[in-house]
Amino acid sequence: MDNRERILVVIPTYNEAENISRIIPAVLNSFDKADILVVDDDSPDGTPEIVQKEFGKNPRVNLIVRKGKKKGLGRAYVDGFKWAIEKGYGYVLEMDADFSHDPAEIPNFYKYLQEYDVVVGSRYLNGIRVLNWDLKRLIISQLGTLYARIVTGLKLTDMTGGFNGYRIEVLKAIDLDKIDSNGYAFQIELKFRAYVKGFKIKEIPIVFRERELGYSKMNRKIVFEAMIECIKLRIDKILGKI
Ligand SMILES: Nc1nc2c(ncn2[C@@H]2O[C@H](COP(=O)(O)OP(=O)(O)OP(=O)(O)O)[C@@H](O)[C@H]2O)c(=O)[nH]1
Ligand SMILES: [Mg+2]
Repeated sequence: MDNRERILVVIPTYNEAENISRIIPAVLNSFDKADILVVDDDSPDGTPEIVQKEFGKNPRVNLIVRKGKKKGLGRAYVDGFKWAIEKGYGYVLEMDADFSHDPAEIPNFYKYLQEYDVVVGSRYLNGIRVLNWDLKRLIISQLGTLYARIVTGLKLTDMTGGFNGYRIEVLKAIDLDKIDSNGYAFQIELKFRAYVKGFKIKEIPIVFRERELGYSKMNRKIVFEAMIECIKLRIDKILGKI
């Protein structure tokens, strides 16, 4: 099958049993050019088994289970991107499993990817569109983006978001094995590497809704990792390593 006109929605999962059986049909129904790849880190709550049982016969739904220890969001995405390249997809979209990102936006990402290499879903473009966060979380997120902008020099309104589309050429041009970060750091690193390579980036407004089911895997370590990573990226760029 020719996948060049199709978009692969890569959904990393760790213990998303409450969300996965609803998010998959929501994505499939949102856009007929979208296929799904779930990249699961061997979730003990049965997430991969649900995908297998409920969608195993659907050719638009694919699953990679990474056995053993939880390896983190960044590595899950890298495995997903390599799979997309191998299968000849023209476009890739990153999306969370927890309904924080609205599948109804997928056609809009696809539309902008006809013109731009990277389409960044921004919660903070021309206003704040975050639902059900307390003020503390919002301030941390805004400070995170501000810090990442200053340190890396890439001026996006949302540096840490995880709802982003990439043309496959971008993912082919980036040395995926060099990416060592996870969590928020990973989202910053990928955007930054695309920017340094000169790809055209477009931000589009998205609404972010706090998850209602399951639990967050965000923690202090992930925030700290992102802060260090920004410095590393800036230095690597100055040294010409990126
Ligand atoms: N494969 C894999 N997926 C992960 C890992 N950590 C998180 N995820 C998935 O990545 C997505 C985002 O993680 P969340 O825990 O929702 O992180 P967040 O959106 O920053 O935090 P909340 O807003 O509190 O939900 C979800 O679909 C998670 O299941 C991991 O180590 N491996
Ligand atoms: Mg989430």
